[in-house]
Amino acid sequence: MTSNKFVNTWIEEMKALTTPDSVVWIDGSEAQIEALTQQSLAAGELQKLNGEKLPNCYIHRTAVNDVARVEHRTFICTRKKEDAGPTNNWMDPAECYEKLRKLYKGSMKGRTMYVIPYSMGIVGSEFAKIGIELTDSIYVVLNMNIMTRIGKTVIDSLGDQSDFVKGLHSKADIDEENRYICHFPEDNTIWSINSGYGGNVLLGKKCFALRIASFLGRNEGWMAEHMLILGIENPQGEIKYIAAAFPSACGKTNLAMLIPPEIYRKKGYKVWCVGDDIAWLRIGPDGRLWAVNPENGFFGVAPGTNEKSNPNALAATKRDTIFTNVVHNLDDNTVWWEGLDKNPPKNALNWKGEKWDPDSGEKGAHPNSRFTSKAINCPCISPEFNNPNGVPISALVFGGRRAKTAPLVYQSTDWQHGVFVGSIMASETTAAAAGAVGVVRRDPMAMLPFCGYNMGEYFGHWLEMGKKIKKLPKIFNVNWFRTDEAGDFIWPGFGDNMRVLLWILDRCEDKADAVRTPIGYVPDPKDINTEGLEGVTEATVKELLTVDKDVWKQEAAGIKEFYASIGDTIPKELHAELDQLQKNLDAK
Ligand code: OXD
Ligand code: MN
Repeated sequence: MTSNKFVNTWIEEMKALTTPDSVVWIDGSEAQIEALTQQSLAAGELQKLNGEKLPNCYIHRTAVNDVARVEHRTFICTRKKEDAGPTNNWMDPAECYEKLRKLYKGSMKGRTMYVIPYSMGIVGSEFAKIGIELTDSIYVVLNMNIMTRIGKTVIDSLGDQSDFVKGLHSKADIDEENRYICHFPEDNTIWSINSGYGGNVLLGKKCFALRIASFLGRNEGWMAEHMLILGIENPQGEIKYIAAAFPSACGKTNLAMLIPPEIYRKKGYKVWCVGDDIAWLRIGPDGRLWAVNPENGFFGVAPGTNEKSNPNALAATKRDTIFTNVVHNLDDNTVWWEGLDKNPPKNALNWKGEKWDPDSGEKGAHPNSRFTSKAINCPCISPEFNNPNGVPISALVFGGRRAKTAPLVYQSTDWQHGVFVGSIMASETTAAAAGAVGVVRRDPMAMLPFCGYNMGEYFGHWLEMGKKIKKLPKIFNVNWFRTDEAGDFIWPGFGDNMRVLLWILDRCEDKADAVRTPIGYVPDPKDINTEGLEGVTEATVKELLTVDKDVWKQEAAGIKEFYASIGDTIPKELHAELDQLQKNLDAK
């Protein structure tokens, strides 16, 4: 499909290593996708769902030992260990290649190798970057077809250049003892083996668009962030854009597709989703920060997605979707997951494919079960989604799941302080990653599992970008998850988060006041509109906005420890911010 010698030489090398029976180039045509879908159905890898209720939708089950990203088996392989930094697992590249070559050797024997040329970002745009994924999984091809822009136009746009990310994926034996997700940022290379789970094998997503891209962004002067992008349209038809970072499963997809509360809908407010997971940010010719979503679809967590939490995502799943590890309702050949509705199917298979009794107390869908849906099928997808120039960002928002510490919202005092605020993000772990659930961990800028280089240098890159962006977005922190004594959430969340976003935008336009606290600016409680909110008054908002100095003193101690764990790459500016925080907390 191409005469590009860099591409062809590399494919020959990978072919010699993995020895597939045949090699098939993915041209991205409908006919080819249809033929592969049929093949996957025949092999039992996919099952077709009810064509009337869920047209062009399929269900897939992964191996039971392969249901989430595996951070402990994810490596950044830079020549120098310190370039990967203390937050990443590191292996020497030569050693890693050698180790993995043994695993890849002959791993595609009896299988077909699919060559997927894909573009992260609109093909040919200034933001776009090209990757080629070699895989022995049709499931990967079909998911990549939803999640990225693939096929002939991509390989044509690469021309004879060598500038592409080389991804090699083999399911091999789905052996968890030999599962590796390895990144070689200095070689533009990703090797993934022994997994079939999306986050480990859809190499355009976390592996390229965050880990490799963050490394490229630092070298090239742009940013790859774990951020949703949304636009808020006011009744005058003006749209302002916000990019926001949250750790996995903090309701990021829900926020990205938020439905405004009725009082705002009536006035004519609208929310547009540009992206739900990843933002690539560049300085535009006008000196502002511009963002694109490099993806083309959503790989969303199914459980908890319902008519109330996220009707837009639910609508996007109603056609052209691949469901992974959800409940299969055998009565009408549809799907179900916990939190979809209160009517679990009686005649159904659980995510493992076993007969499932909803009264058994066991979950039917895996907590990290997913839908892979096309962005264009989302009712609130932004008209700017396919704009090659992206959208201008007014505010950057960080957030996490904190029961007590962070107020509902606060604003940093300037860019440097905002970088500090991002660097100290923390949240409780969820089911999106393998390992313990419910443990609080630091997750700076929600990039802990996704930063492709030294975290301290990554903070430094943020500070450098701040010097180059002429019209800086303002930086905020939100926390939807504060709880009362009984452990119940105080803030209603979901669509009502719009009320907080509007304060944020007002601040960006100097339209709202704020109160200075030791940690930054919080709203005057009366500036968070509670009209139409049941049980939430100005007094509730006041409580949500309190900054408990003692809790923050403990927090500051935790930050100090965290910074120490990263070591001397932490920029001195951030140490200065921490000192300032401590001073503010000690002040009477
Ligand atoms: C995801 C994540 O988006 O884990 O899947 O962050
Ligand atoms: Mn994510």
